[in-house]
Amino acid sequence: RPPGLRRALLLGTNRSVLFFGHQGFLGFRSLYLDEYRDRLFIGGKDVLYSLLLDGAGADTKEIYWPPLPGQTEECFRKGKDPGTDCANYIRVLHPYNRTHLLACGTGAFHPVCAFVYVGHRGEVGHLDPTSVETGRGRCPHEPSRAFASTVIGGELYAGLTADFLGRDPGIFRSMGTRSALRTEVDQRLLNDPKFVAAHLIPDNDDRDNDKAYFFFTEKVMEADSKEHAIVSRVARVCVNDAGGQRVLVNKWSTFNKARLVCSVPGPGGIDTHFDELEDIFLLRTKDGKSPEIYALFSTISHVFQGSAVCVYRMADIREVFNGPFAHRETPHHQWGAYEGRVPYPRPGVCPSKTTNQPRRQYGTTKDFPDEVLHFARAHPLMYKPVYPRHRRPLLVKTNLPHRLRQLVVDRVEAEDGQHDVLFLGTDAGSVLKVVVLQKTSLATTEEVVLEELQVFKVVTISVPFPQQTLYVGSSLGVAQVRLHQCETYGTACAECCLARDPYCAWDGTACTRYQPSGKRRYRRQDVRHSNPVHQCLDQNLTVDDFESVEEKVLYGAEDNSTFLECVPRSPQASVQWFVQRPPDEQRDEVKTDERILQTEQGLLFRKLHRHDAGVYYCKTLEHGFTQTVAKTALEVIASEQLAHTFPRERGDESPRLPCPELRMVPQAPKTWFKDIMHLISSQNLRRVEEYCARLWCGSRPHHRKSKLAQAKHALAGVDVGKKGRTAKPHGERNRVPRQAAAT
Ligand SMILES: *[C@@H]1O[C@H](CO)[C@@H](O)[C@H](O)[C@H]1NC(C)=O
Ligand SMILES: *[C@@H]1O[C@H](CO)[C@@H](O)[C@H](O)[C@H]1NC(C)=O
Ligand SMILES: *[C@@H]1O[C@H](CO)[C@@H](O)[C@H](O)[C@H]1NC(C)=O
Ligand SMILES: CC(=O)N[C@H]1CO[C@H](CO)[C@@H](O)[C@@H]1O
Repeated sequence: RPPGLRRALLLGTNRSVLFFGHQGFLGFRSLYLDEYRDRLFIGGKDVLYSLLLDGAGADTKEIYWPPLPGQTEECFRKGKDPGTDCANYIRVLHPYNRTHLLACGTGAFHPVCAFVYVGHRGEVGHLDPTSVETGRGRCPHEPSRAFASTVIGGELYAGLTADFLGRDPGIFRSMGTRSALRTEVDQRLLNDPKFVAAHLIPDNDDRDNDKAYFFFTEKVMEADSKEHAIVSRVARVCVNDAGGQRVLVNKWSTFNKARLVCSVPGPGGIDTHFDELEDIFLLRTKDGKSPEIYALFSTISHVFQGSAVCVYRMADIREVFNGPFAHRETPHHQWGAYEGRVPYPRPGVCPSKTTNQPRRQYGTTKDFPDEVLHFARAHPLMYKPVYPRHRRPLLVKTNLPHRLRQLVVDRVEAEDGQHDVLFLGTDAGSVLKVVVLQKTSLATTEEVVLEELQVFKVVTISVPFPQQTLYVGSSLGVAQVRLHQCETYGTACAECCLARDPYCAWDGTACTRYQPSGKRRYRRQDVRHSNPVHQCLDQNLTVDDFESVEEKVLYGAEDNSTFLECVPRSPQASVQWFVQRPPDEQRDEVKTDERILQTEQGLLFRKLHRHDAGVYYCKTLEHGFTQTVAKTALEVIASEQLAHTFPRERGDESPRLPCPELRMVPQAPKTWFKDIMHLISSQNLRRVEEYCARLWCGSRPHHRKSKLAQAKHALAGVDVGKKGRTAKPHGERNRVPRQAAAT
């Protein structure tokens, strides 16, 4: 994890609302946010929920939808796991028309679709039993295999594998009144694809030119190699495709695909490619024709682990589809640009006014000459790849402990212009909130990680935000999370400014939500440079009286290791430690050496001496702004004292330390953390309490830096043993002193 990252455990704060379904386990798979009806529809295991968006959980409707009779047994008989596979996971949820949603589920490896009546204002909510029909080619058989779908004009466009064995991949169109269409079964079209997203993106005002775009990865076989490589693709088809008349009957006749490139220059002139597409987010423009396409990739290289976000412009994508087709004589040849004559109408072009010629009208793809369809079938791939904006990623993250899986982008209006805030979901259930700042020269960017929000233990899915919220789903449940919590950035103008969060600004008295239309006079914000000297001139820059934070007491045993925690609020801040040793009045800077180490998370004493006792101050410095972040009174218990006062009990490994803080533990946080422990792990709670007790006492014997330990540690930091006023938000205590754990 990058240094100094702000980390917040969301549960228990009032920043989030959680929903686990009525059975306490949701088996979450799909989500549709209905802004018109102010409702959230959630698809889970054998169940569909409809929730009011106010977050209060009132008026929640549950639709129970198990597999069809006999299917569970059939699924079991065919060798699938009855516990995990043989249920109806609702994976497709789309608005269909003004009164109905389209929902499809895996139906215990026997996909089914149905219409759900939701009324004009979401008044009832029931499954229309007469509408239940097969979901084959519409919904995957499997509870978790990747797929993508969208509804366009009453028809479902879906990219998935459509059979029980998962060997029949295709892009399918079904429902509505036209006959169903699909891709031919041909590895040149789709080779073991993993679909990520499907979207309607119109070309212009002529509806006849509307196209559906699919984003996916697939395998490619290079001419000079026996090995498969994975590449990312964008493919498109015309919405008015009707297939061919003699060739390509009921098959797409306008299918084209191109490679999506996202790479950074590497050593020795070889680019590092991010080839595994993980997620796509469309930042829509008003006209709908030129959304910016944000794509999250990861690498699958053995030498290098990382993720990148690249942004593609529709103009560049269209240019590639209008460019040369890729061609090779045989699979053993290299790909080249097709240089022969391309038949008319050019394959991939939709039948419309623009394709019509004075003597030939093409009302439908069925009118296209056979020659066109033969060419289309033989040349599905475009020669040129699509490069991202500025030919480089917007953001690259390497050596993260978790893989980034989901991406949501919010364009935020701030005092100094627009900023894109990226929310990146990790496979560990946390969400990174990152703002990417354009530097003066347009091609360079700076990324600032604002927060890491720990939401769930498992995979997350995020969707966009009305009312400044983000929805995060995991198989356990769904969380509604506020996009910002400005008050956590502190109580000074400079702190608010240094946070660089475009959602927040200093309003004269506090760090609060920035409203672009608000009174300008009182707003202090500088996302781009975060220079508090300019922004907060008349405010106190220095919260520098050393005593502005509460004191914590920490006991350490002589000759043992101990750790003073201090995490700066901003990743850019530098840290200084001061100590005041009684009876001295003076505070000296702590001298570090091989016995006392300064780490990213705090000060580590590898072997505690008696004379180390004193009051330790952790101060941070950033842009000329200093503040005291932590104050810890370190008491050293002499070894003789330990031996006398706390004789070892039989069978008890560690001596008992005095633990004044433990006695102060209020009751409320305990139940609170039990709830969270239930979420994070189902481990034995008594052990957790013991663990926390030890942490509270400041003795850290032999614990490992497991995820669980982190969570426990986070819990241990909750308002325990405090003196004085609270200056730190919850989020900043949730750190594991890893170095200490390692000793
Ligand atoms: C909850 O949030 C509100 C602002 O929405 C704040 O005023 C209040 O203090 C918060 N409560 C807690 C317990 O954090
Ligand atoms: C919406 O679609 C459903 C299913 O085809 C149909 O029964 C219903 O009448 C439609 N509603 C409207 C308002 O068109
Ligand atoms: C700045 O802080 C000092 C000491 O904390 C205080 O005396 C002074 O009044 C403050 N000034 C302003 C403008 O708040
Ligand atoms: C409390 C504690 O961990 N005490 C240990 C301090 O270090 C000595 C020697 O390394 C150990 O014997 C104690 O158990």
